[in-house]
Amino acid sequence: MNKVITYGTFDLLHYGHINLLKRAKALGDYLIVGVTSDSYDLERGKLNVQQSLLQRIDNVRATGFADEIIVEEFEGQKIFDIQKMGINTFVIGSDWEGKFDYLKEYCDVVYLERTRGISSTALRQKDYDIVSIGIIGSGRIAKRFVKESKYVSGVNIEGVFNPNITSAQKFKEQEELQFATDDLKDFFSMISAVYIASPHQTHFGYIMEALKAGKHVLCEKPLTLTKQETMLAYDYARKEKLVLLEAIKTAYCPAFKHMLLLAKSGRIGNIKDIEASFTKLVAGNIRELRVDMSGGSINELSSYVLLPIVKLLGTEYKKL
Ligand code: C2G
Repeated sequence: MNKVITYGTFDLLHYGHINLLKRAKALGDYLIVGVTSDSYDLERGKLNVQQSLLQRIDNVRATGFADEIIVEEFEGQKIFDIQKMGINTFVIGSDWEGKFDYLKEYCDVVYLERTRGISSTALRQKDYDIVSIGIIGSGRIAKRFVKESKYVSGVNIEGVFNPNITSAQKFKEQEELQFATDDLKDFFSMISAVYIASPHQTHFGYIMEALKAGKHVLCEKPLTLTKQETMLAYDYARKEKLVLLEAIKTAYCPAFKHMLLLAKSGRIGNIKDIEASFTKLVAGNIRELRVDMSGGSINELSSYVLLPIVKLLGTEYKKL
């Protein structure tokens, strides 16, 4: 028996999906379809899937092409499935061309021409706007943010603000954005959310300007330099029903969240003591080593090591 496997989210099932499943089935005798779990989609940046896993499985079953449906739950599962189920052919649409060549070690890999003119993304856009994001600051971290955001559906990085227009222009060219500006009012008029990656001492000012312009804010850590400023900013955002989020990426890493759940479940007993460290090889005249630049390594990195302590032991400390 020639066993074929394919994977997908199959959100808002459309004829592009049906076409794919039909041709996949025709490549063998038995078709297995792996439907992505909600948490796996979140992890791989598909943040705006509309239908639940159960609905999406029903969609696939209703096509009549699947002999068996399984759930895809984690990165790396494909190799495991192929070996366990003795798969002969792995099939996927041509939008993934080349991406699954690593599976050739285990079975045949076939990329089928993607059906043009239809996608779940386009169907979703009828009801949900793409969030247009502008970046304040155009340094080292901002660059990484643009790169990473390409994996996230439902958002688009539109442009960049920097009071130094030459730097903004250069960033715009390099990252292929729509616009660069040194005028904050113009900047806010072109976007609906802001990512702030400017020097620490400018965070609070930009946060308040953005909130006052009615924009949601994601700001690099430390959010501000004093507790008072932080409280002011959060109060204002709450009042205006705007999102204000500090960009401590560890807090949103699935592995970190999982570790917290395990620790809180009592699996290793009562937590009495937490040791956390952050190691980094640095050289030169950089922020981490410059106390004169808003606190040096404490403001730059301590949020990472404080995070597990605060999450597990809370903030009611007796002595600091
Ligand atoms: N597809 C297609 N034509 C379209 C849209 C999608 O042929 N117009 C194909 C995709 O190439 C994929 C399948 O339909 O093979 C499912 O697409 P999605 O639901 O978008 O799932 P995807 O994110 O591509 O899942 O492990 C998951 C897989 O790696 C890919």
